[in-house]
Amino acid sequence: MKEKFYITTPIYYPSGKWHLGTCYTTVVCDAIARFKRMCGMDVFYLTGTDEHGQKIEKVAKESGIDTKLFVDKQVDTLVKLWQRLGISYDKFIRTTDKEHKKAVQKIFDKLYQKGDIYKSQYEGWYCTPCESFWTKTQTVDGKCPDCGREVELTKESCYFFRLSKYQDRLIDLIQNNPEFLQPKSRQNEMLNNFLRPGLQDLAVSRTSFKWGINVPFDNDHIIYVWIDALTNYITALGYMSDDDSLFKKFWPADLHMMGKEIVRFHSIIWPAILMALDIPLPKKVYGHGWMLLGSDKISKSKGNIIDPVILSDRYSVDAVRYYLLREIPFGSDGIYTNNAFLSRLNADLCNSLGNLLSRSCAMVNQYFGGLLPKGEANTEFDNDLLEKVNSLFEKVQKNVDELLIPEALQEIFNVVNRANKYIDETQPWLLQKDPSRKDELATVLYNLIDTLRVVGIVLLPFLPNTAKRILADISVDAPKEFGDNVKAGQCVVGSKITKGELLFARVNVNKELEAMDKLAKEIEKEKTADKVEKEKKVENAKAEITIDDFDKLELKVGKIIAAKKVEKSKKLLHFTVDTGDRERSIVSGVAKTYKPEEMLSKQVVVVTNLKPVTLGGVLSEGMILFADDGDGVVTIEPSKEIKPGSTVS
Ligand code: ME8
Repeated sequence: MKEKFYITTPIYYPSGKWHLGTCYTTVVCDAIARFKRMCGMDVFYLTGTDEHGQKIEKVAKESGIDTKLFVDKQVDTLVKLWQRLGISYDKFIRTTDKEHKKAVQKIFDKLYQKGDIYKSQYEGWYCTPCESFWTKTQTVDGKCPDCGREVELTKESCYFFRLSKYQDRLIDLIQNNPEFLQPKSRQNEMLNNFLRPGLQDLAVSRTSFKWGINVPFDNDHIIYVWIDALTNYITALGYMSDDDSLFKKFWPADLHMMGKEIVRFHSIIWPAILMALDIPLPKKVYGHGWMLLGSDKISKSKGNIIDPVILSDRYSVDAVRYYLLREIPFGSDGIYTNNAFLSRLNADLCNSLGNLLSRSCAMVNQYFGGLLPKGEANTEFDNDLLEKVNSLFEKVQKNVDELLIPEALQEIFNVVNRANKYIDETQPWLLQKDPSRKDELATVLYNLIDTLRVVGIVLLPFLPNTAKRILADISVDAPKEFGDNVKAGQCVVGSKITKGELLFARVNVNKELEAMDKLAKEIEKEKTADKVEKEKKVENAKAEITIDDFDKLELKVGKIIAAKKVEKSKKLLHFTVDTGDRERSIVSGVAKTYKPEEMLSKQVVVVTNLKPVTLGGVLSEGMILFADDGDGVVTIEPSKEIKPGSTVS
């Protein structure tokens, strides 16, 4: 039976625009998941969205859209982004999924029945952006210790999770099981900042807003969003559902990957919940560093293009994946700059890898008519290259197992660079001038193409598109799994070698930097224009009214039985409308859009209790409703013929 591997990213807040930093966890996990699949493991890769809570509700409200519609739209954009970046997840969970909601309620109930959740009074400081409660002493200068933003004093009756009960077990877990939380620096952080000073029970319900999952036995309470979110890792596998076969197969998780700011939730609160539920703990929690843009996690772009879609459209998806996987020392923070991005693209992808492929394929075409010649290693250079090719896979595998992702790529590029050096050492262009050295030339080219084959195969999990293009150029099918195919000497003699298109076009860094700067400014300008537009909309919005205010209106369906122009007016039409009770004379300013005959016999919505006025010298006893999108007005009509006088509410 295949060994299983369950890997997760955090579930994403569908609240903002996705920038390069947000793609970091997903791309890294994708490379790991693809690598493990190719190692023959049965992989389950989970990602998704964390859609509940006050923060999302607030952002949705600000954008003036119904919360569910808002998150649907955001999720759609996120899924498209993951597709664009080639993220090979096995499941995308949404916390608004019916099955998830049901399972969360069952989990909450189980913890309550066990006595690990109890009801009491809460008084504390709440940070809405982080969805976190803090005690007065935990706040820093009266602000959230995580993000430095304002906190609000909150007082309410709520449910608590007995986190304190698990303190000793959690200390033991982190101290005595060093594999559980990585990198090591995070262990000290958790022990010194949270566990040793003492854990307090955790408030796990709220009553101040509604956008979330109800406590199943107390409808006024919404389950704390982090309880809802963390449990996704088991509800996605069907825990507490009618079909928990995936849970039985894949739990415990082999790797929970996340950014360092949410390690506390994953290495303290999450294991405590699992302990309370009596289910095994994840094998590893890994808190990677941040991609910094300037000195902030997500600062303004300042000329840096941080939109993954723009970057991948302009420079290819694999250029973006490569940058994310290669540039930041895994576990630490790294600063994004356009310059570093372009330099990586030019130096590694274009010069090293792209050149190796194009030079090697060109020489096979030039010297051997595009058919791979037979070669045998016989020089010092050949043997050194072969040794490096043969040991590549083990080195990469060891690095991936230890989550040293940039190092894994470094190993691959060491071989690429070694092969480029091999060309300089063997000088095939000189060999081809001497007919007696034809076998040597054949060996050199065979070895180069064979190196490209192994590099292409090992590169598949990291840069799938590029790797497939390399393999296609040398007539090798991309394999599903690693095997003998990562050892040298497997290339089939006589294979067709094509000099395909350049893998990556070399960019003129200075020109590109200028272009990127211009683009960033345009994006900034558009954003400002959008903001102004939004603010205008908010300004123009009318004040809220109560249902009693609305109730003062009398709205009825009317049928237009006569229509004509109002003399001496270009704007006004005069209608006779049957509103059930009687025929009314009504004047509307729609003459620029409708001819009188177009309005005849239409059913419309009429405000019938409006005080009569005289318009253009004609009595108007009510108002017909029209919709206006700024480009002209249209009537609002019932979806089927209905009796005049029918009420509208
Ligand atoms: O935290 N650099 O969601 P999220 C590196 N919903 N990683 C970054 C980053 C950056 N600049 N910006 C974001 C949440 N990320 C919760 C998780 S899990 C039960 C609930 C990473 O959308 C971040 O560290 O704020 C995290 O791993 C992921 O993007 C989602 O962040």
